[in-house]
Amino acid sequence: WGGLGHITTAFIASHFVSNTTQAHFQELLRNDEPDYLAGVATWADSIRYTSWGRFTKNFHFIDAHDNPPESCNVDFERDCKESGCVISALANYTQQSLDTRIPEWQRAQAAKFVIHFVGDLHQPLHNEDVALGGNRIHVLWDGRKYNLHHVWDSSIAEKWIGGRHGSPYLLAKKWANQLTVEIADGKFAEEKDAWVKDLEFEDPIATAMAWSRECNTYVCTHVFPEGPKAIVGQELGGAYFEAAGPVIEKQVARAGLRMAAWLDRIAAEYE
Ligand code: DCM
Ligand code: DCM
Ligand code: DCM
Ligand code: ZN
Ligand code: ZN
Repeated sequence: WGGLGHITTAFIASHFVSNTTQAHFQELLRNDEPDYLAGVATWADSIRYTSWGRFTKNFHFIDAHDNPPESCNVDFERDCKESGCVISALANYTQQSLDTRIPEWQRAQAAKFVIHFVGDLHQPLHNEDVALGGNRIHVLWDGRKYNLHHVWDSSIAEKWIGGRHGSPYLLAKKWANQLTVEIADGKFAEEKDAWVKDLEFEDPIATAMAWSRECNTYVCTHVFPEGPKAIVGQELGGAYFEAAGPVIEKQVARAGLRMAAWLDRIAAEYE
């Protein structure tokens, strides 16, 4: 996701974590304010092009070698690179966030990666190989040229919330408040338990793969409904956006609630 998506998932999570989880991460991240999660949600993107952070660049996605729109699937052995992927990264940094033998600053850094990667795992094109996750496909968005990956990272969400008038941070806070209500007792209330029902903290790879497979199904239904070639050069700000908006909304909501549940399990290990 772009900044809006990441910050929104983290604000949603901060609404659903337990009090002990909030206390744990506020101390670890040294921030007593309500934005203790939101404030670190995009950090992993800020370091991926630095020389020290380069080793993390493949940690933001998994390149599913499937065949949309006929067949969508993700396979850990087939698709997770030797150098890592979002699935192995989430597992590794979850482990680090629990390891009291490593220094606290390193556990804080691990927590920042966990917060970011739970978010990215819920973006459909972060669970797809075609054209580098859509980066090499050029499309139109309200008459301007963008690549398809950027459209799914940012443009759909920005338009869905009514434009980007204002700081991404304040827009995210407002959107998160709205989605929190929808999850707690709105349109997502009935399904929210199902979103975290299969969460197995003891098996992060299996849990992350279940989230990845669920997300990857949208590549066939909403990202490339007519296949990758058919979308090249198309205007996506109209009917395509109308179909994609609800997918983005649900995926951001799922990521936020699952992030809260995952952080609750990490903090519980410290009790
Ligand atoms: N990306 C992806 N899958 C790939 C390659 C990149 O999902 N196979 C994502 C990571 C970034 C965005 O696309 O969010 C742009 O990547 P880069 O800056 O590495 O081109
Ligand atoms: N825009 C806006 N509020 C923002 C960012 C951009 O109103 N926070 C407007 C300015 C331009 C259009 O959106 O009219 C596209 O902006 P840009 O060309 O800077 O991407
Ligand atoms: N911009 C802004 N507020 C936002 C997003 C963007 O003022 N919430 C401005 C900053 C840049 C321009 O819009 O001048 C392009 O932004 P971006 O880099 O996000 O395309
Ligand atoms: Zn992306
Ligand atoms: Zn990322």
